[in-house]
This record gives sequence, structure tokens and C-alpha cells, in this order.
Amino acid sequence: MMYKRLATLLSATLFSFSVSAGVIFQDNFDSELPNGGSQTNYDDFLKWDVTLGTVDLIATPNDWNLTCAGGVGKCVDLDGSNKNAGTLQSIALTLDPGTYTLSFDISGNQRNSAADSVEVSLDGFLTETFLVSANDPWQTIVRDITLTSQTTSNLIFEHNGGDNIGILLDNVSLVPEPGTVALLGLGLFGLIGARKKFGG
Ligand SMILES: [Ca+2]
Ligand SMILES: [Ca+2]
Ligand SMILES: [Ca+2]
Repeated sequence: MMYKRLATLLSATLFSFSVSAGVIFQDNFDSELPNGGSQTNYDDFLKWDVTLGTVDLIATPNDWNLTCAGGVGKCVDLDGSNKNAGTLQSIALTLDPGTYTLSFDISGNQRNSAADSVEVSLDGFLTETFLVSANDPWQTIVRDITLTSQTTSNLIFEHNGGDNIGILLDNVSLVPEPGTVALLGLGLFGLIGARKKFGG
């Protein structure tokens, strides 16, 4: 009986740990402005600050015929509406040593304008510039980042230029590499085995 209660307690603890460890950061922008649609020069993000320039919140459908990833929900035009392209910076993320997978979706500006570029970084650890043509469809970019010590950083999307027509961004996530979660899963199976062994 005691083993059963202990195993149940440990299972619950491990489960909640694995859930929180599974996603460090995730945003599809669909929770912005729950009672509204698109908004130019939007600066009220739940998980981001606009630290330079402006960005537009885009809701599908909209007056500009822009389509967010998957054809539904909301996304961001990284070049807002005041001729000063935006820099979107996430809330601070505290990361333990390990390997993380950064994933995000970007699309061309969908408005037959010149190609745009955005510099993407996990501040201090990864910096990469993406050049995206107007008609480039939605694509998912995936990058692994390895940290050797605990660090606090931000995800930053810095759009270049400023003609109000920019790259669209959606579905940003940062998760530990699958091996970390798999190890936690093994621990859980081990506990189930222990419960059987002790007749729990
Ligand atoms: Ca979205
Ligand atoms: Ca814009
Ligand atoms: Ca542009």
C-alpha cells in the first residue's frame, strides 16, 4: 500500500515535470486580441515585446488577403505600418544546459513586394539571417541549439527594412531535444515496473 501511494506520488511528480520540460516556449499568436481581428502596429503581445519599430497582427481572413500558417488563426507581419520594421523579442527564457530545438514558420510577404530579410537569434547563442521572397510559401525552420551552462536569454526576430510589407511569422516554439523527454518517459515506465513488482 505504501509503495502504491509512493509510486503514484512519484508518477504525478514526474509527469508534471515532463510536461513543463517539454515546452520551454510556444506561441502561435492565436490568443492575441481574442475579441478582435487584425491590428496594425500591434504592441500588446502576451509573450513578446516590440523593442524596435512596429509589427502588425494579422488575422485570417483579413482585408489584405494575407494567410497565416495553416490557413487559420493569427500571425505577425514583422514589418508594421509606420515604415520602421519591427523587432519582436520574447519574454526571458531560463534554460538549463542541454540541446534545444527552435522551430518557427515564416512566409514571404504575400504582396508581390521585394524580398525581405529577418535576423533570428537566441540572444548570444544563435544568429541567422533569412532572405524570403514575396511568393515563398509558409515553411517551417528548425534549428538545434546546444547550451553548456544555464542561461537566461530571449528569442529575437529582427526584420530589416521598413516598407510596411514584411515576412509573416507564426508557430514559434523552443523545446528540449526529444532525448530528454524520452529519458523521463523511461523513468515513468521504470516506476510502473516497480509498482507491479511490489504488487501495487
Ligand atoms: Ca497562428
Ligand atoms: Ca505591415
Ligand atoms: Ca518589405
